[in-house]
Parts: sequence; C-alpha cells; structure tokens
Amino acid sequence: MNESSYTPPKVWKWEGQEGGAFTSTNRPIAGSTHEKELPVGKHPLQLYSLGTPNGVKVTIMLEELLALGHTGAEYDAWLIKIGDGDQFGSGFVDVNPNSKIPAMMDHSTTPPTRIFESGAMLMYLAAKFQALMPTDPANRPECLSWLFWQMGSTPYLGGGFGHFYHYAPHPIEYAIDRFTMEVKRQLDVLDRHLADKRYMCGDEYTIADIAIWPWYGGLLLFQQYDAAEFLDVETYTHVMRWAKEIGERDTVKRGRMVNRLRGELHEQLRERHDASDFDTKTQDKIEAAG
Ligand SMILES: N[C@@H](CCC(=O)N[C@@H](CS)C(=O)NCC(=O)O)C(=O)O
Repeated sequence: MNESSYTPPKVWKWEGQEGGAFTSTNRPIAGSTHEKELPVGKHPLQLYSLGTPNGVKVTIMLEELLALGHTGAEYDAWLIKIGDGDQFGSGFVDVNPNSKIPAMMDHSTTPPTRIFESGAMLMYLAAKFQALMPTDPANRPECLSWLFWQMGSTPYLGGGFGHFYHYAPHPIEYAIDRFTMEVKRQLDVLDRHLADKRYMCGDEYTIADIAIWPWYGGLLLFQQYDAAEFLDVETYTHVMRWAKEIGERDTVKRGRMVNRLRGELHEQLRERHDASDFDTKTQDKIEAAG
C-alpha cells in the first residue's frame, strides 16, 4: 500500500491488516482468547513477565529490594511469551485486563492483590517496603513526576519511534521524522535534568531511575532498535554518564537477566524461582545439561 494514495474508509474494519512484526498478536479487541491458568510458585510475589524494558523495571526493583534486605520481596518470575499470545490466556487477563506484561500478584495479602502497569508496581512495591521512594514530602513529588514522565513519554519512544524505525514493514519518512523529533527532545529533557544531578531525583537512587533506565539507558547502552548512531546518542553526555553508572549495579545486571529470551545464553534466566537460579539455571547451563 502506497501511504500517499490511502483514503481511510468511513468505518475501519479488522480484516487481518499487516501489523509488521506484531501481525500475529495485534487485535482490536480485548479479553482472553483461550483458557489457561497461571502457575503459582512458593513466594509471596508472583511476576508474570518478559525481559523487555517494561518487564525489566520490575525485576530490577525486586532485585534492589532483596539486596536491601527485604526478604518479603522474594519472587517467582514466570515467562509470558507475548509473541506466542500468552498475554491473552484467561489467567493472565484476570491479572491484567490490558493483556500486557508485566503483571503481578501479591499473595501475602488476603485476598491476594493484583497489580498491573509497571509504574503502579514500582509504586506498590516502594510503599509496601518503604524503600526507593523519597519519604521527604519535598522530594516525593519530584520522584513521582519523573515516574509518570516515563510512563507518559515512553510510548512515543517504543510504540512511535521504535515501531516505525525498527519494526514497520517499510520506512515511512513522515512517521520516522515525527517520532525521532520527539525522542531526541525527550533525551534532551533528560540530559539537561541530569547535568547537575547524579540520579533523577538528586543524590538518591529511586523508582524514577528504575523506571527510566531500562528504556533510555537501553537506547544508549544496548543498541535498542539499532538506533544509537541514528539518534546520535553519544551527544547526550549526562544521560550516558547516568546510564553507565546504573548499568554497573549488580542488581540491575541481575534484573536484566530475568525472563530474558534474547542475547547471550549466560545472561538469560528465563524463569526465576530462587536467588540461586542466577548461578545454576541460566540458559547456557540448562542447554549444556541437555
Ligand atoms: N504501560 C504498560 C506497557 C506494557 C507493555 O506495553 N507491554 C508490552 C511488552 S513491553 C506487551 O506486553 N505487549 C504485548 C501486546 O501488546 O500484546 C506498562 O508499563 O506496564
């Protein structure tokens, strides 16, 4: 289809339109497509996720909480393969009616609590463990402002720029220009903000960093969308400094491994049920054991 010759019909109908890399999973309707119970492991927190930036926010948070000594943050992380449509199973939809990873159940409450939307999970966990969120009423709004900045801004990065630059079946100059403009503006917002701050909310590492890093750190450090050169990411020197510092944290390195299906096998811990799994159950070891 030549986009310049396309006239939208009066009423759009779903006729199996090309959705690029997501053709097999994209649907214009909500709800489940099949019956499937979710597994429940031994820990209070049950995470149903995948190692994408939205999933990694939560696994980093949980690893940070455990490193701070909050044993109640022990968790089982179950793999949800969104390419296979696992997010449309009935059990998953019961936890997240929006059918997107990550989704979480807290079985330490009666009745168990469901939480969906990664930002809500970070806030829930920060409140539950009284950690990684400023308690000072002067700093708390700043932390929440940046957390919500991430939740509101990143769809332009992922669904806009990433989709049209990396995933779309053919390049559309108008769409790439529009979203590149916005992503570069967002990087400049971060760069100016971080020019005189170690972390997003000053000297304290908080859920604002945990929310923003997997997306914007990933863009700068890990060739997300193969776009580092195109976006000239090296010019955002303050974001780069912040991204590198956070990327060095052991908790962040562990969080990035959980529910991961791509990259080096020794960095993929497809399911996590115990802290020792990082040493014994990475994909290289599982495959070597046959
Ligand atoms: N705002 C949501 C976004 C979640 C989201 O977009 N998840 C994607 C993966 S990163 C997903 O599950 N996509 C599957 C689908 O759209 O069917 C959050 O932060 O939790």
